[in-house]
This record gives sequence, structure tokens and C-alpha cells, in this order.
Amino acid sequence: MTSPRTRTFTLVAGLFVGVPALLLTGAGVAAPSTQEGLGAQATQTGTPDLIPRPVSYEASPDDEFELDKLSQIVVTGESGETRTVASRFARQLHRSTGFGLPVSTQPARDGDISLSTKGSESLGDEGYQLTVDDQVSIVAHTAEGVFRGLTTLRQLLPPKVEAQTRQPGPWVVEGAEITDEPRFPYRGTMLDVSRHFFSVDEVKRYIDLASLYKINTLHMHLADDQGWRIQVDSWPRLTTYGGSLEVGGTPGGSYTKRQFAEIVRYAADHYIEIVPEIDTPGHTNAALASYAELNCDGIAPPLYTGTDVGFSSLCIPKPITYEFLDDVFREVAEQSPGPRIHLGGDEAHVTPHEQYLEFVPKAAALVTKRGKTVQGWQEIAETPLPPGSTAQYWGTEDPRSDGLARMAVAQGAEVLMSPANHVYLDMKYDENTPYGLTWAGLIPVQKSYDWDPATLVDGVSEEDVVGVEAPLWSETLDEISKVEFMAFPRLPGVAEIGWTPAADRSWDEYKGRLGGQAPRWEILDVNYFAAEEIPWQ
Ligand code: TNX
Repeated sequence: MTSPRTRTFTLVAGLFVGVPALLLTGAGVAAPSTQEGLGAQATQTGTPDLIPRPVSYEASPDDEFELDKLSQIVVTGESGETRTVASRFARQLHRSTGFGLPVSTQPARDGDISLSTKGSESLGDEGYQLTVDDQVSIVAHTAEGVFRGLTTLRQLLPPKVEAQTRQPGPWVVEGAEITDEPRFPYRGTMLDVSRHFFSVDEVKRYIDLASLYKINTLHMHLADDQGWRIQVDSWPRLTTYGGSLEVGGTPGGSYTKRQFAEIVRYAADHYIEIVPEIDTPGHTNAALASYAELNCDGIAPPLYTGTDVGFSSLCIPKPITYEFLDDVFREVAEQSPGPRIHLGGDEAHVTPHEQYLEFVPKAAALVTKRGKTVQGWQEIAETPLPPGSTAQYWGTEDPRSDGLARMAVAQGAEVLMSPANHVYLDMKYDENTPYGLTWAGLIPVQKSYDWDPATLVDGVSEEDVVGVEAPLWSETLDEISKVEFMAFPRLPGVAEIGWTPAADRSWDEYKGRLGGQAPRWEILDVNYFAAEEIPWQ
């Protein structure tokens, strides 16, 4: 073929003469640097700045791919879903490259990207093989696997591919052979939209950024003392009154059913599952303020706009509490296609303990009744849980929390790891961080990365852990740019902990790849914290 890309290839290929293939597998040590031949996005170690680090990356220095105006995305004999993934990717790349990138069923030619779900079942839902030579080929077992592979391809392309406006080429990717699949099925982040409300567009922005690092779950903390944020038609005052304010007394907000559906759809387009949380029996002041009958004394408290925790409780003995929750979980289940509903369960400091133990199984039954599995904070592990439940560890490697995690394991529940002293994105990086909290300590970037979910808690091992989640509580965060500042650069590291085999991770190697994200974040206008620990590019 005589296309412009062939000429470029010949030119650049000259630089590769005599360069041995680079092999990046196993213990996290990359082969010696071969800087001359590598693109702008190459790291010190001679491998591209991929996060999460793929299971296996083998450079093919003799090969090179260039996307150009004739490139097509080839999808043959596939489901409509893969075609949809392809079209969305084409639209995204069109903005920066200006190329048409038609989705085609013609045989692939040089410069084309071909997508297939004919890969082996052993790749699982999210695994993929990505080959870069004259063409790019992504083979997976599912459309989701294809999507994860395309996410990697985005990171292999020059950072300017993220731009919203037309950029000059060339759009070159160095030859490589990648085989990849996640370590854990659950790689999440949580957004607290109760303490401060975030609009649909702000949530979409967070989804965009999380998705770039193969995060596949967004837990939304939808109800707390300070605000109720999801529409429930059978109890309308939850939002009209209970959602009216936020921390500081500024106007709050809530999602209509249509808006929540929009978030769910947008997340699904990014292969992100929404886990809706209605925190119970504590953290319920917004509900208690909205309906007097939910209170044991029949008196509605005022709305609350401070930041204390642990002062409110549903009335455990009252039957109306369960009628209320039955309606709430029904309407939340209707709005949320994902398999999980999170019922909270944390910090029920004013719920008598005996009553707490009685409450959780009853609330859990109202969740499973709607065909959903139960997720809750670690405290729920003290009560018998329905099969398939998930207890979310939020301890600081303290004996009480570790014990609760073991209780979860002992009854066959999965543990989701959110250790507050490592992955609470609302903790300050250092004393000078302008917002955030410090109750779980300061969390510099290294501390958020340098831990392992399978060895953190004695008695909780790899098989017991469903994954990791980085919660972002919003008491001090009233703008999405502040959310970005707390999440970046820590969230990509948590995403890698969830994806990459433990043996392949090392802080010293990782921080170089993290530094390589800066050009992308500049283009995406991410308000990231330029931590001094990181060798930013
Ligand atoms: C603890 S962690 C909480 C939240 C706060 C957070 C602040 C957990 C399950 N509950 O209510 O917002 O600390 O970091």
C-alpha cells in the first residue's frame, strides 16, 4: 500500500534498526530504555505510560501504526453493541483528529482499527488482546472487553487525541502486543452528592475522567443527613424539601427520574455500573426532616447543613420505616439497572445496637426482594446477610474494622476494599491542601498507591475481595473542580490497584507513568494536584 502512513513508517522504522523487542511482563521491571525509537508518550523505562499497567505489554519496535484520514473502524459479524462502541469511539476521535473514521464491515487495511468479540471466553468480560502493527486489532470476548481495549488505545495515542478541537497529526502508535484483563471485577469510585450536590453534567465529567482509567463502578451516595438527591414519587417531599439544601445552607438539588436515567445511560456507555446508595438507618436527617411520621417522636427535625455525622436514625420499631424503605428501594431499583443497591449502614451511633442488628436484615430483605444484591458499609457484617452481599471496608487498618471484614468473610460475603487511610479521596494530601478532611490522616499519592487489597487485613485474602473503591465525600467539596483536585492524581492509582496483578506493581515504576498523564490532563483541563512526589512530564 502506498499511503502517507507507509512513508512515515519507513522514516521512523529507520530509527528502530537493531533495537531489540522490549518485553514487559511479570515482576514490573522493564527492559533497558530505547528512547530514540519511542513516541512522545514513552516513559523513562521505554514503555508507554499506560494506567492501569497491562498484564502483558510486548513492544514490536519494527512496527508502527498511523491513523489517518482514510482509516476505518472495522467491525465484522459483530453484535450491534460492538458497532455502537465503535461509533462512539469514532465520534470521540473525530473531534481531535478531524478524521471521518467510518465504521465499516470491509476487510481491514493498513491504518484501520479492527474490533472483534470472537476472542476466547478465557478473556472474561473485560479482557482483550490488542495488536499494533500496520493495523490495530482488538480482540475480546465481549463488547465491554473491546471498550477496555479501545481505552488502552486512547492512552497509546498522543495526548492531544483528548482535545475537543482539531489538532495536527501525526497520530502514530508504536508497534505492540498487549494481553490484558483485570485482577478484580469491581474497580470503583464513590461520589457523595448529598453533602454537596453535583449536577448531571458534573457527574458526567467525573465519569469521563474515571473511565479513562478503566474504573467500572460509580457508587453514588444519594441520601445523607444534608440532602436527599434521587426522586421517589411515593415520598415526594424527600427531594422537594429534603433535597433543597446542602452543606453550608446553599441550595442543594436532586435528580429527577429522567436525569438519573441520563446518568445511568451515560455511565453504561462507558461500561460503568451505578451503585445507588440510600444510607440507613443513620445518616437519614433529610428523610426524617421531610416526613415527621418517620421519627420515633413524630416530630420532624429541621434540615441540617453542618458536617457532623452519627446523630440521626430511622425509627427501628415503627412499621412505617419498612413501608418507607420498601417504596424507596422499589423506586431506586426501578431507576438502577445494575445488580447492586447500597443500603449504607455506617456510623449509626444513635441507633441502639440491638435495634441496628434487627434493622439491617430487614432492610436487606427489602433490597433482595427487588432482585438486587446488598452492598453496605463494613458495619453490616455484624448481622446475617443475604447470599451475595458485599461489605465495604472503610477502616484504617484498625482492629475493629479488620474484625468486621473477617466477619463478612466468615459468613461468605464479599469484601470491597476502601481503606480510609489509603483511598479516601477526601483526605488532604498534605497540610497545605486547601480543602478535604484529615480524620484518616494525610494521604500523599504514594500512600494511596502503595498497599494491596489482598494483604491489608489478616484473614481477608484475594478470593474474599471483590475489588477496590475510592470514595469521595463532599463535605468540603462544593465544585467539581475541587473533586478533580482530590481525585487526581490519586484515582488512577486506585484503578491500577484494582486492575494490575500485585506482582507487577511498584511505586517507583508507577510514578513515572503517572507523571506521563499530565499532558493529557492539561488538554482535558483536569484540575489535578501537581504533587512533588511525581516526575511530571
Ligand atoms: C465517614 S466512611 C463517613 C462519612 C463521612 C466521611 C468523611 C463512612 C462510611 N462514613 O459519613 O462523609 O467519613 O471522610
